[in-house]
Amino acid sequence: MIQSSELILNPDGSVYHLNLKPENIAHDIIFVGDQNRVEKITQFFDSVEFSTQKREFKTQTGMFKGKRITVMSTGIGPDNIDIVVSELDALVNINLETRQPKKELTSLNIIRIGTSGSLHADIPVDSFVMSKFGLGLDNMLRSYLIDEVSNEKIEDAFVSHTNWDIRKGKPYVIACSEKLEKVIESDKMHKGITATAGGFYGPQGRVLRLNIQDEKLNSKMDNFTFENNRITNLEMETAAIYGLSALLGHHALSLNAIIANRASGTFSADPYKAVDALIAYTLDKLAAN
Ligand code: R1P
Repeated sequence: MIQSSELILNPDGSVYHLNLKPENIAHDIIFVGDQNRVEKITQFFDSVEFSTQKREFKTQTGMFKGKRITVMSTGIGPDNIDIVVSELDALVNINLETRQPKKELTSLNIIRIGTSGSLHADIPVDSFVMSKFGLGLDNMLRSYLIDEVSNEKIEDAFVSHTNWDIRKGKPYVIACSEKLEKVIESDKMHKGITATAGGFYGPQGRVLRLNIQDEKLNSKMDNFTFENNRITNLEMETAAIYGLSALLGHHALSLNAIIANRASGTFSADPYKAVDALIAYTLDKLAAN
């Protein structure tokens, strides 16, 4: 039995941070970072049956062209992803009354619709990136036993290429769900490795007033390749989503609208439009399957 200090439930039986009960979620789930992006997606739904919000975690479930879909905001960063994916998994794979893991496990389909900065001039602002791999620079996943899901060869090649200071922890690399990749892919999508940082400024090489540990890291990432995969973009959730999903038996795919180009120093003239276009693209692909 999982103790109530370990799996915390609210007085109404919902999971602690997400405020959700098992019946509130669909098996197809869209993650967004920004809570205001949830309704940008559900505005296209035929109906919305459930809404809730606690802190930055806003959830709505409804029907889109005959498919039941849950949309939820994760907030920013891998630490939030630990909460979101763990509690979602508890909703489907732990009996919340007996507090025992279920014998028959359920696999969720999780798609992130995010925003991100590109590292390459040829992946311009307003384009879309699908993450074939997540490269975690953030350490969150290293609290778990990850050897069965991580790609040590890519990790070691990256550590050696960047002369990574191992005092920052060892980067981890996790693949996307091939099943979801087939559902969503098209020639509109750039594909590659998405680097996930544990912060927005120093951890992504931005210098305001503090010196950073490796000021050449972004340019080293820019020219890293492994078996024709290059690092396309940098954001704060993908590798953590891929890692926990792979460990828990869920399918995950991360899509990002590129709103900043770190190579050319440009920012999208209309980032909301870029995100709206990615939302429309993803919903159409999901409904067709
Ligand atoms: C930083 O501004 C946030 O924006 C990006 C980063 O991953 C981070 O969460 O994604 P979202 O727009 O999906 O939140």
